[in-house]
Amino acid sequence: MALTGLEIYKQLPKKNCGECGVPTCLAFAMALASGKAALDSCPYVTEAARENLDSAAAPPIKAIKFGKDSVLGDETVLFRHDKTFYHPTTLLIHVSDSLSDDELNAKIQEIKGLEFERVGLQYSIDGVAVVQESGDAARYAKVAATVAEATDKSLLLLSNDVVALKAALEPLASRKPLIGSATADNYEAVVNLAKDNSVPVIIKAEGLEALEELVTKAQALGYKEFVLDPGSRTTVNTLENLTQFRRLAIKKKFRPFGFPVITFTSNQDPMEEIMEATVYVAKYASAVVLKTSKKAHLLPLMTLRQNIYTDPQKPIQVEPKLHSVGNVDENSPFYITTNFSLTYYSVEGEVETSKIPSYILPIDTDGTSVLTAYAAGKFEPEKIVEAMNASGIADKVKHRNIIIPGYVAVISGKLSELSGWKVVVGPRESSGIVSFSKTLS
Ligand code: B12
Repeated sequence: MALTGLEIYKQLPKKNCGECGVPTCLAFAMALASGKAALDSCPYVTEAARENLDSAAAPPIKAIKFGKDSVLGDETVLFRHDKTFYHPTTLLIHVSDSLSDDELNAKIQEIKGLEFERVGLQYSIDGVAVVQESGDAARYAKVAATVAEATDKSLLLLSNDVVALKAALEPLASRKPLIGSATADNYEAVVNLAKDNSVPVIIKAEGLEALEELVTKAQALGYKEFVLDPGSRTTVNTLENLTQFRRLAIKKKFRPFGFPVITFTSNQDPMEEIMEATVYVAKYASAVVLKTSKKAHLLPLMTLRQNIYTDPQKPIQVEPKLHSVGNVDENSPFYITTNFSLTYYSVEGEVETSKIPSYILPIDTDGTSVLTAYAAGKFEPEKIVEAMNASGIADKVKHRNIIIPGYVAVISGKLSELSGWKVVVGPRESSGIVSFSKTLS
């Protein structure tokens, strides 16, 4: 439970020295309670108080780093629109050590091919969960080593056998894999293995009460690099657990659940599996382990993830500079639009389909759509002329025609007057561009 300002104040030195940058210890305590100050600013705090207060001032969900740039947790809100979500759900593909060598290589190749480009952004799968299902410790270590060698993706090593886990982990410790799972039966050995190798570890127990108890015991071993697994494997139970974790961690600052949470899909049908995973990505899994590694299944999931983990206050934008589509020349049509990614790529896609090499100039409208920008005074003729001049379009084409979106036909007179160019009003929807382009010549 979070400490109040007064509870924090009781543990401060009460010198009112002001060296922390705040005039009194009470004001400093209030700032600490609301997360606006760091305890390190107080030079006189005792070690005992530091131990208590550090945890009070710690973020509600600890950031756990592993593998290649994977960061789990460190979220501060329940709802994205309250501020933003920071660390996109890490997606890992399940790879069993019971696969044959050929099947393993095929799976690895498929995983390596999971790279997508969409609306100017690069998507890829973050990691591989190497799961021991063979019962053979040597085979497990070999498969883990093969996966590690074939890809630089983040690794999760999962085995119920501590000896197998150790054999697979030790040669790969420099890759900082996440390991698991520590359960009530083996937690001392597994947590100590993680601690000795400085890697994070999954703490798994059936249900929230058992998990709270196990986290507390595991922390008593002097380690805190934990990822939680409440053991649920149905969508509804997992969603319920994920919601409880997030609420307790953020609203109540309940420390035993102040860690990221990992989930595992259980549906066998890949389409059902992706639907299950979308629930976990939406609320509130830090990592999801999936079985399918097919591009067609994963792209919608990654698109959803990308949408959820953008800052709602900052629309995705393209660079407001002159873009060319195809092998442009001095006769190429010249389109203008806005720099909101959704708008720009809707237009760019249709221009590309028209097969007529063209120039497109997205105007800097702070990433807003055509009508939003127009209504906010960000798509004004003066601004468009300024952007045209800065882009050097007049030297690139010999015609003097600007094609504008149909929705802002109203600006054509003034734009024509200010620019000296002929303004051609295009269709309202980008879907009309292909047939419209055939009328240009
Ligand atoms: Co608003 N908003 N909004 N808005 N918003 C709407 C645009 C609308 C129409 C709602 C309404 O009243 N019916 C009005 C505009 C009215 C008008 O002028 N006719 C409106 C208003 C008034 C505002 C505000 C001024 C409200 C206020 O504060 N009083 C503010 C202004 C914000 C600011 O910056 N100060 C406002 C705010 C917002 C938020 C909530 C911030 C979001 C903005 C998100 C964003 O733009 N990044 C917002 C949205 C989402 C919308 C909404 C619902 C959808 C806009 C959208 O994203 N469209 C619309 C309503 C609606 O359209 N359903 C209102 C999708 C994109 C892809 O469409 O840019 O127009 P698009 O592009 C298409 C076409 O224009 C065409 O292709 C695209 C696909 O067809 N196209 C073409 C694009 N470029 C080109 C180029 C050429 C050459 C051609 C041929 C075609």
